Amino acid sequence: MPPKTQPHGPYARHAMAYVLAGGRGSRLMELTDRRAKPAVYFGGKTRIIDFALSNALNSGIRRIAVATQYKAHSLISHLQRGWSFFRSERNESFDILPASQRVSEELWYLGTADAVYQNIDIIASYMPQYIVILAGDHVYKMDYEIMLCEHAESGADVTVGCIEVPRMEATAFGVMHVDDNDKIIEFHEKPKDPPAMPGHPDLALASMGIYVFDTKLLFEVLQEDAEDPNSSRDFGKDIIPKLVKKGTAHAHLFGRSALRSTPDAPSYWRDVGTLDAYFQANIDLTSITPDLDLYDHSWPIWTHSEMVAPAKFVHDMEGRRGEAISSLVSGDCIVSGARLSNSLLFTGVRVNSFTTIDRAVILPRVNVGRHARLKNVIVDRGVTIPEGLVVGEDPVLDAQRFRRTDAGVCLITQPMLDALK
Ligand code: ADQ
Ligand code: ADP
Repeated sequence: MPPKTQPHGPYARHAMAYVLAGGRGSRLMELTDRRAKPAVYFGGKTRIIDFALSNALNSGIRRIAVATQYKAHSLISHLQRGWSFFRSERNESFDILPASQRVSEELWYLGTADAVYQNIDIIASYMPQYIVILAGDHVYKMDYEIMLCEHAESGADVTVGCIEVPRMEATAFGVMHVDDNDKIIEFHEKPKDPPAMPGHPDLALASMGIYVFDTKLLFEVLQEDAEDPNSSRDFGKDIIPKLVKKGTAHAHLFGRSALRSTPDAPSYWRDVGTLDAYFQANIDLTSITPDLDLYDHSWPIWTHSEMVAPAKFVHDMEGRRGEAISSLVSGDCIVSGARLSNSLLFTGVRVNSFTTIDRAVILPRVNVGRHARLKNVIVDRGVTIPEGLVVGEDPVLDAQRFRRTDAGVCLITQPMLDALK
């Protein structure tokens, strides 16, 4: 493909990030009953969408739009509270775009491509040179400037971010083959039997659901797709396969780019789509040197944070220590006469005397009663754990009362506890 005439870098200045944040994330079960997956809490303070948004900001992108759909209230209030510092007078913008029957009276967004198509007029009002389409439901650190640069240099119609994953996990992804120049020559959306990478029978090259387009070309492609009665209006199912067939799709191999300008640019990516993956990615943060460094000042993860008092660890009345080992504890938490290990406490969690907690992800505003023993649990926001509750010791009992995964992680929500009364 011949290189086109493009502006020189930094390309992020000419780009808009368009974040798709409307999906439920049904494999997170009751954790997404009340909120979309991008609004799910992750990492002690942040929500999943903060990672894609912080990446955009850290990459130098100053125009951002977020398309929402499923159970968007929690997500929208988070975005309004935490991400409202963009200023139009500095050529910055932050737009929240709920599915709102903008084009048709009856329809919500169909697929992901429709979630962009329905807002073409808003994008056109800014007319950025490039659009970086992002999924708002992955936890990762990525410098989009590198991908934009590769896109501009290759002259491709679309550049697809991709990553090597174990072949058996690739059934959940778009899977591709590339040639020696990283041109995508085959693309299969969520194949039952994912094709392996040449020479690597256990690996597949998976789409991260991240795409860079020239804006004008994207509009043309979306218009064409909207006129196709057989299209489901989805990037993975329709748009990308069409462009691959045309021979104009390029793969950006995340973390392995020849164009990597900064060799130490961050490269962590997890699809925390299942309870087990979500739990493990959180618990990984409690290790001494986790792959995801939340303390890296060169790549900060921005979020809305409540103004609260510091976390506090106290002896109880009888002198029992309140302590936490290998744990992340957010503000307004009080651990009193209880022992906590390998766990994350989000804002405003109270842990009372005689309680032990190991390997737990405890979302904001949870109260853990006395004498509780919790192991391998995720506790939903606002739950009151009754005195003496024991979870993580009897698999059969756990599965009867809570959402227990095959790997033995229990999700505890208030309706589950109420049903026990
Ligand atoms: P999935 O993740 O299964 O596959 P999808 O469910 O369409 O694709 O979600 C992609 C993103 O769009 C998510 O962030 C979701 O929240 C959001 N979304 C979904 N429907 C939406 C809608 N109607 N409006 C707004 N936002 C919506 C995709 C690709 C695969 C790729 C994986 C990587 O199709 O090829 O491998 O992402 O995870
Ligand atoms: P937040 O608004 O802090 O993100 P959650 O993520 O826990 O809180 O809540 C998700 C959404 O569900 C919120 O928009 C809130 O209005 C709603 N909600 C919270 N608690 C309840 C409840 N007990 N029953 C029904 N809806 C609730």
